[in-house]
Amino acid sequence: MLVKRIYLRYWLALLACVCAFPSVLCAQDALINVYGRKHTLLNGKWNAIIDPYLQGRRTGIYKNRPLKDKTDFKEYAFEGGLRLNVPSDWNSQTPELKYYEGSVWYARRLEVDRQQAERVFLYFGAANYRCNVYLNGKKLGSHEGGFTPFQFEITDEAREGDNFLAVEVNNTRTSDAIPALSFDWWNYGGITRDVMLVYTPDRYIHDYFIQLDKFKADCIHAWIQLSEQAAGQRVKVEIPELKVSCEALTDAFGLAQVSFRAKELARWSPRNPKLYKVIVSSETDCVQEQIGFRNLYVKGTEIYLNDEPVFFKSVGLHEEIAQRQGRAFSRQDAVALLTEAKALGVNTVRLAHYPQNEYIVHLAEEMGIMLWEEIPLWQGIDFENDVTRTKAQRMYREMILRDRNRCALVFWGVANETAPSQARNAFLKSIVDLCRQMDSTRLVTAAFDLPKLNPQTGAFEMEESFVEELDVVSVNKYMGWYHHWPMPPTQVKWNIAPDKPLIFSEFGGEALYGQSGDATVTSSWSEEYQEQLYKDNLEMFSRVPNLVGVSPWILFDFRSPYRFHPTNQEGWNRKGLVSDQGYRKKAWYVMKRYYDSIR
Ligand code: GCB
Repeated sequence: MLVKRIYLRYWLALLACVCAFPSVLCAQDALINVYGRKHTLLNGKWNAIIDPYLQGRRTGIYKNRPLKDKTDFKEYAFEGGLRLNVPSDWNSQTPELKYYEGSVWYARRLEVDRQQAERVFLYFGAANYRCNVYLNGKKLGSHEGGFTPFQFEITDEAREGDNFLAVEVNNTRTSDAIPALSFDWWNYGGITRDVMLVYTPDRYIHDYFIQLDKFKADCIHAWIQLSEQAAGQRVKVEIPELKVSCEALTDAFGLAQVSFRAKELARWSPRNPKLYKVIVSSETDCVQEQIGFRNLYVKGTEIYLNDEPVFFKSVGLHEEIAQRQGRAFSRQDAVALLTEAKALGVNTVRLAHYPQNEYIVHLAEEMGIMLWEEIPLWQGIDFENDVTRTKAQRMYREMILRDRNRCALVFWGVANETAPSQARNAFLKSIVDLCRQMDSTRLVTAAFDLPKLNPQTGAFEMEESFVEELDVVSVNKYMGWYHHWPMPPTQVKWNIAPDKPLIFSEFGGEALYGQSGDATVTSSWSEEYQEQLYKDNLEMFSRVPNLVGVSPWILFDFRSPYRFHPTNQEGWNRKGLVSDQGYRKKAWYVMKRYYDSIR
């Protein structure tokens, strides 16, 4: 069964490449645990050329060729021009790029030390949205998708010493992309996450998955996949603190599986975010990282974490530092974001609406914050398009490959606010299947905005057959903002997927920090109105029978070209509980009291 799953993964990888980029080289799946390997960060200032008319490829600027003779000239140069920070979005670095959507070329010299190791990989944490990568004038390949990692092996292409690396990044929105043409957040372009050279031995540990049994408190399952299909290779998993060490031999596909007991194991939870050093080694390679272990399953309408029902005290979070008006990308940024989340009293964060950087995911795990992660299948997706579906599958695969050893991750979100149709159902079903095949230890959910008041029953209900495919059903409902209260909050009834756990994955309303006004007037954009809206929603939640969690939208005000109001919004979505300058609004205290009241 396990082996079948792994083959499916490789098959899908191949299929994704062939279908999505018929005539170009594709990036490879990123190595697991890159930060735990020998690596050199390539972060810093890179040279850049803005290319709105897409002339760089035609003129071959990625070759950066030397002049031939006295009569030769070039109409470009990387030296002496724009310099951009990597990682970072380009929009926040210079005023002329604030609204830019198009191509930017990044370039730099690259020192490669061939003595470091037998194989060398060029790894990108993420580049939004498409990119083409060239080394010494030769194309290494392409990648599409702004929030997941990818790499190229450059063992053969890289020269000892000096090399020239050029990367074209393009963030043009298109109807077949994910997300598609419009979305309610800033379309930050650029190389937005760490770039590094990663060094490995010839036969390296390509992937592994180490998790606690879904139900048993002390039984760990692990599989390790080597880079080569080599049989009879000895691999080992060790957890020194628990004094366990387990060996196995690989099969003909280079895969080894072990299951072992760890009697002294303390399970990870928000109250006790215990992580263990886990060492994975083969005859030729060795990596280590901190891993936590927990059980997670659904029973009836409850979700059990370590055999106890859990209530998800969550909040939505974009990967943005509001004060800087730019993408978050560093450990310091993660500390700033998650410290404020934790202060609200949460035990969960919904990473909206895309996989966020690894610093955030790792720090959440250290801080005891459970995570919901998703690919931006956010409204407006072209579900009829097979190419889009293949892209979605690849993005999910990249996200799950990166994060499935992270115990903090509890939900894979497969869609946000999608309209039912046969095409949508088939598309999403393929994603649900993929999630379950790659990882059976997490719960699959989707956020719907379809609940409507049924005048006959007087309850909010939802016509959505897709809920049958999910472990947990989630709804985004803006009572008191986009939807008027049809009756006092104390009388509102909910009857959605009554036999499954239900999460309110979004609710809230806008308020401008410091603006005082009438708590009954929506258009006052006042803190008082937002505060009352929160009180009313919390009142309503107390009577939702199958409720297992709530996630206000959103922790911080965030930048969005959707928002045109000249005085209250100015390009910001003001639903934050905390303002763009970091000040807590009145509603923050309402939510804080609510979370503190729940054990
Ligand atoms: C939603 C979306 C979220 C938006 C939010 C809003 O339902 O899921 O991405 O930002 O509404 O503020 O309208």
